[in-house]
Amino acid sequence: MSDFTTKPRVDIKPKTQRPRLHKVILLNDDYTPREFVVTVLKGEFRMSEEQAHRVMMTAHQRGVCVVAVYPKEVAETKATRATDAARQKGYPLLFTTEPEE
Ligand code: NFA
Repeated sequence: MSDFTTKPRVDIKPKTQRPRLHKVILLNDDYTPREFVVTVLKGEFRMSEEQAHRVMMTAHQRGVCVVAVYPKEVAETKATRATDAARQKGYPLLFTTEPEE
């Protein structure tokens, strides 16, 4: 006996999920030269001199500054690369990441 009956199916359309973004955060310290921070921001985060200087000064004065937001993997890679660049020069400069609300 052939059976061509088909179960009724409910078409479930999942809401589109955009990947959550993560913030890259620059932390102030007392030892890393300002100009080096600016150089790292320009090199790793493709900022202009003016943007990089503004971000550096915000972290310097307030303790932290959000540098940029990216998908998780990109944020983590950039934070690690920027932190490593400072370690190679013997500076304690630190970039961290955290998920955006
Ligand atoms: N506070 C550092 C200084 O006075 C500069 C700095 C800014 C370091 C932002 C880290 C982050 N040399």
